[in-house]
Amino acid sequence: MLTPKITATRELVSLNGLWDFAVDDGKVTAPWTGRLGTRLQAPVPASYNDLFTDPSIRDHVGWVWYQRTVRVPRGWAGERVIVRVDAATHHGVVYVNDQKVAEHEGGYLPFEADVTDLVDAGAEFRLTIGVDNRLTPDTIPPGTVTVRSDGRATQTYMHDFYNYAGLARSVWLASRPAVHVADVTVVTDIDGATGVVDYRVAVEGDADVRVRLIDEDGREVAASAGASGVLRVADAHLWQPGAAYLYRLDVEAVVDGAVVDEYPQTVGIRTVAVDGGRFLINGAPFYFTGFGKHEDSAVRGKGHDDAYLVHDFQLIEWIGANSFRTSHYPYAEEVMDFADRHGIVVIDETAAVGLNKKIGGGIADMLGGAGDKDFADGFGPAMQDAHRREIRGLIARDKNHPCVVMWSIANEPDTMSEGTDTYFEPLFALARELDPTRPVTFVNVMMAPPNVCRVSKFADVLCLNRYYGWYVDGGDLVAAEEHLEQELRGWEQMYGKPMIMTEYGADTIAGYHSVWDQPWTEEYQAKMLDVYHRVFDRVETMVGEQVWNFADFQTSSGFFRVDGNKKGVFTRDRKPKAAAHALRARWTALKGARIDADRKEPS
Ligand code: GCB
Repeated sequence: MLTPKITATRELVSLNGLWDFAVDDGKVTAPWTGRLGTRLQAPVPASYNDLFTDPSIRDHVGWVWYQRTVRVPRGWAGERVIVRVDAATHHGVVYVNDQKVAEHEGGYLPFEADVTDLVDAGAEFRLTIGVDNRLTPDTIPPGTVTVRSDGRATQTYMHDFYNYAGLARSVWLASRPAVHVADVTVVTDIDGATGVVDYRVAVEGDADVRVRLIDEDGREVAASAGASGVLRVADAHLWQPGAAYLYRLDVEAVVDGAVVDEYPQTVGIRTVAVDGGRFLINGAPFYFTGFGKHEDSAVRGKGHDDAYLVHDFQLIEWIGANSFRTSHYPYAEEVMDFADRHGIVVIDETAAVGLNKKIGGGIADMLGGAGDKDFADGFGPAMQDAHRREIRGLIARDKNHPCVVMWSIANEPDTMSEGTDTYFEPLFALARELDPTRPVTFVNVMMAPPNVCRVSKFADVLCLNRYYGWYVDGGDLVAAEEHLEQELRGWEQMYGKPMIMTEYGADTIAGYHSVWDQPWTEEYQAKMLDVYHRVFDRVETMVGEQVWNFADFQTSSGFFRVDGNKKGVFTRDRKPKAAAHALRARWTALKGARIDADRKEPS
C-alpha cells in the first residue's frame, strides 16, 4: 500500500488534531449515526490511555469512538477521495456519516477506504472511527478478555509493554485520480559500479507507465517506459549504513500522452545477503549495533511524535549505533522514512509477540510460574491466518525501504512445543515468496536453546534474546559470562548461521549506584553489557548486538514492573544512564571500520 503523498496529481489533508472522543459504555447504539454525546476530546495521533485522569478510560476494554467533521476541498470534484488511517490499535472501523466504509484488524498497519461516492467536493461529512483494544487468542498479538462477575471486563496479554490503544498515528483525507498508480515495487542490485533498479508498477485503470530516476541533485539518471523494467545507473551512489543516498523514482500513469497521475517512490540502491556466518550489506560484512526500541513516551503512549523521532535518531547517532529492531510491531511510516534518509539499518518486525504459553502471563511465569502450556493449547489456524495477514501487510507497506534489511516474523514465540515447526514453516515460506530479496528471521527466546528450538532451522539469521546476569544468573556476572559463551558456541556449532543478540540488558533505576555487582544500579547495567561484549568479540559468527532497550517504557501494571520496564539505556524522557556512555565508547570505536571480520580473534 502506497504512502499518501502530495504530487501534481494528488492532494492530502491532514485530519490530525483534536477529535471528539467517547468510551463505548454500551448505552448508545450506533454512535456513528449522530454527534457523539461527549465532552471529551482526544488528540490524533496519540494513544488515549494516558491522556485522561479517569481510570475507567485508561483501563477500558472494548470500543472507543473518535469523531470529527471533515470538509472535502472544493477543488476535488472528479477526483477519488480516500480516508487513510495509518493505524488503529487494534481493530478499527470507519464510518462516513451513517455508512461503514472500512474495517481493519491489526493495530500497527495502515488501511484506507475510497469514500468518493459518499462525499461531495466542498461539502462536509461526519467521520467516525471506532477503535477496539481487545486482544483474543486469535489476534496478533494475542490476549484474553475476562468478564468478571460484577460485569467489569479486564484484559491480559503476554507481551511486556502496555497495551496502548486508539489512533496513535495520522489520519488523512487524500485525493487521487480515478486512473492512478496503485503500487510500486523496487528491487535494487549492484553490478560493478552500476546500480540496477528493477521496478514494477501496478496501475488502477487503463494507462501507460513511464518512470524516471532522479538523483539527489535533481538530475535524471535513468528512464524507462512500461509497467516493469530495469534501470541501470552508471557510477551509482549506494545507500550505505551511516551514509544514505536516496534516488527518487518518478512514476507516471499516462493516458493518450497526458500524465494523469504521478507518484514519487524513494529508492536506495543497496544489496543485502547472508553468506555463511556473515551478514552482508553491499557485499561488505555488516555488524549491527543498536537497540530494540519501542514506540513509547509519556502522555502520548504510542502516539507518533516527530520531536521524539528526531531526538531518538539524534541519540542513536550520538551513541554510535547503526541499527534498531522495530520490536515488537511495525513502527510509523515516518520512522521508516527517517531511517532511510539517515542511513539507519532496521530489522522490521511483525506484531507477533506473546505467542508463547510457556511464558504465560508475563516474564514472571518464566521464572518458575504456571506457564507450562503447549503452543497448541490455544494458538491455532485462526491465529496463523492473522499472522499471515500481518506478514503480508508489513511487507506490502515496507518492501521499498532500503533501511529494512531483514524481516522478523515473530518475537519469542514458543518454538519448543510440538507443532511449532509446522506453524512457522509456511510463514517463513510466505515471507520469502513475498520478498525473495531479504533474509527472514524470528527472535528466539531463552527457553529454546539450540538443541530444543524447532524453528531456528528455517531462519536465515539467528536472532537471540538472552538475559544471563538478569533473569538467569542474576547478580552473578561470572556465571553469566560462562553460560552465555557456552550457549553461543552451541548455536555456532549447530548452525553456523550469522547470529545477532537482539536483546540483552538489565533493569536499571537512573541514579541508583553501587560499588558492588548490585542489580538495578547504573554500574551493574554497564558491567553486564560489557560481559556480553567480551563474549561477542570472541564468537566468530556474531554479527550484531542490539541492547534491550533504547529507553525505559511503560508496561502493564503489576508487581513485577515498577512504573514500567527499566532496561532503557536512556530513561523514558531520554536522559542517558551510565551504560549509554559505555556503549558510546564501544560503538564509536566500532563504527566507521565497517566493522566485523578484522575485529574477531579466531576462536
Ligand atoms: C523479552 C521480551 C521483551 C521484554 C524483555 C524484558 O524477552 O522480548 O519484550 O521487555 O524480555 O525486559 O523482560
